[in-house]
Amino acid sequence: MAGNVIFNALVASLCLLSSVSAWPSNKRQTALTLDDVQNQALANAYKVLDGTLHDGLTRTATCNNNTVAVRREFGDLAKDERKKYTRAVACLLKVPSKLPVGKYPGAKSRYDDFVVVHMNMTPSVHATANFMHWHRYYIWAYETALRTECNYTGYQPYWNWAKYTDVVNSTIFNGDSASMGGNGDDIGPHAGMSLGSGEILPGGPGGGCVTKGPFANTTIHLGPLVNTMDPKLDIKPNPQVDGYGDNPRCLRRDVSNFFTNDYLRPQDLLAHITSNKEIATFQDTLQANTENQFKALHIGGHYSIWGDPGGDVYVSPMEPVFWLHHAQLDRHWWMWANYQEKEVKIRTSMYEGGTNWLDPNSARGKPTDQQELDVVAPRGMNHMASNQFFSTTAGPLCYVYA
Ligand SMILES: *[C@@H]1O[C@H](CO)[C@@H](O)[C@H](O)[C@H]1NC(C)=O
Ligand SMILES: *[C@@H]1O[C@H](CO)[C@@H](O)[C@H](O)[C@H]1NC(C)=O
Ligand SMILES: *[C@@H]1O[C@H](CO)[C@@H](O)[C@H](O)[C@H]1NC(C)=O
Ligand SMILES: *[C@@H]1O[C@H](CO)[C@@H](O)[C@H](O)[C@H]1NC(C)=O
Ligand SMILES: [Cu+2]
Repeated sequence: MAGNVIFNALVASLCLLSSVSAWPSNKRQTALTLDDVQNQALANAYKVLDGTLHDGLTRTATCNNNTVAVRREFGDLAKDERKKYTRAVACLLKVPSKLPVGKYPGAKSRYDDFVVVHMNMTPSVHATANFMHWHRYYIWAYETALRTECNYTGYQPYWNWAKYTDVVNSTIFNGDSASMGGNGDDIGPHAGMSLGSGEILPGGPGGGCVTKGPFANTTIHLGPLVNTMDPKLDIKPNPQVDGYGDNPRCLRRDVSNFFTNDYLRPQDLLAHITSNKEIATFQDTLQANTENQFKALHIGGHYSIWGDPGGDVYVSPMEPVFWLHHAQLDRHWWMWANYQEKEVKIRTSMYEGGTNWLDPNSARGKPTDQQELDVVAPRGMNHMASNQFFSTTAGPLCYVYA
C-alpha cells in the first residue's frame, strides 16, 4: 500500500466532510500574536477553574487551581527534566507488553502496546469527528503510563512547531543527552515523497538510523504498514500483512527544516486558529489541505520528522517525538477553544464529522460515542465518551498548557 494512496483517500474524505469556512472580520487595533493566543487561553482556563468563567460543562472538584498539571514545551524544560522524560520513555520501551504474543509477535514492550492500539484504530480516529478527542485521550494515557509504570513525576511535554526555524539543530533533535535523540544519519541524496496533492517533499539531511542521544540505536519491531521512505533503503516489509509481526530494524529519521521554514511559522499557526470558527473546518484543515498538503499543520509536524516509522500513518507513535507533536496538536486545539472568552462555552463542546476515514458517508460522530484504548487505557478508564475530552480540566483530565 503506497503512502500517497492513503493520503489521497484522506484528502478525498476530508473534502466531503468539510463545511464552509468562515473568515472573521479583523477589527483589532493591535495585531493579535500567537503568544497572545497562548496567554489568553491560559488565563481563560484558570478562570474556568476558579468559576469566574463557565464553559458549560459539569466539573469535578478534584481539578482545581492547586492540582492542575502544567504541560510545558520540551525546550522550556531544564536539562535534567528532559532527561527524566526520555529515561521514562526508555523504561516504557523495556516494560513487557500485555498483549498476546501469538497475535502480536512484534509487540515486545508496553510502548509497543500503544503502537498496536494506534495501528488497530487508525481508520476510526483520523479524518473523523473524534480525531482530536481520541488523540487527547491517547496522549493522556501515555503520560499516565510513564507516571504509573515508569515512575515519571513530570507531565507530557509538547513541541511548539513555531518555536524552531532550525528544528534540525533544535533542543529536540540536536542529539545531545538532553534531546529527544538526533536526526537519522545522513545517507546522502534520496527520494522525496508525494503527500497526495501533487507536491513532492524533498529528501532531507538525514534518512538513516538514529545513532546519537537518547533513543540512539533503538530497535523497532512493528510495521511498517505504509513505508514512505526511498525504496532503495530496502526497509524490510513486515512478516504479517497486519503489520503486527516482529520486524527488527533501526529507528530512522529524516528531520528537515522544510516545514518549519515556510509552513509551521507563528503566522501560519495563528492564521489557522483565527480563520476557522467551526470545529469541522478547524480539524479538517489541520489534517489535510486539498490545495496544498504542505499547509496542513498536522502533516507538517509529522513530515518534519519523517523516517521509519515517523512517516507511517499507522505506526508513527513508535517514533518517540510523535507524542510531543500530538501534544502540540492538542495544545493548538486547546488554544483555539479557549483564547476568546466569549467563545469558550461554544467551542468547548463542538463536535462534527464522521466515524470512518475512508467513508465520508459513515455515521455522524456523537459526543456520547465511546472511545476505546484497550490495553493502554489508564486503570478503570477504558470506554470513555468523547465529551469527557471536551475540556482538559473538567476531570478526569486535569491539565493546562504553559
Ligand atoms: C490560579 O493559578 C494561576 C497560575 O498560578 C494564577 O495566575 C491565578 O491567579 C490563580 N487563581 C486563583 C483564583 O487562585
Ligand atoms: C518505581 O519505583 C518503585 C518504588 O521505588 C520501584 O519499586 C519500581 O521498581 C520502580 N519502577 C520502575 C519501572 O523503575
Ligand atoms: C545545523 O548545524 C550544523 C552543524 O553546526 C550545520 O552544519 C547546519 O547547517 C545547521 N543547519 C541545518 C539545517 O542542518
Ligand atoms: C550506535 O551505533 C553506532 C553505529 O553502529 C555506534 O557508532 C554508536 O556507538 C552506537 N551508539 C550507542 C549509544 O550505542
Ligand atoms: Cu494518530
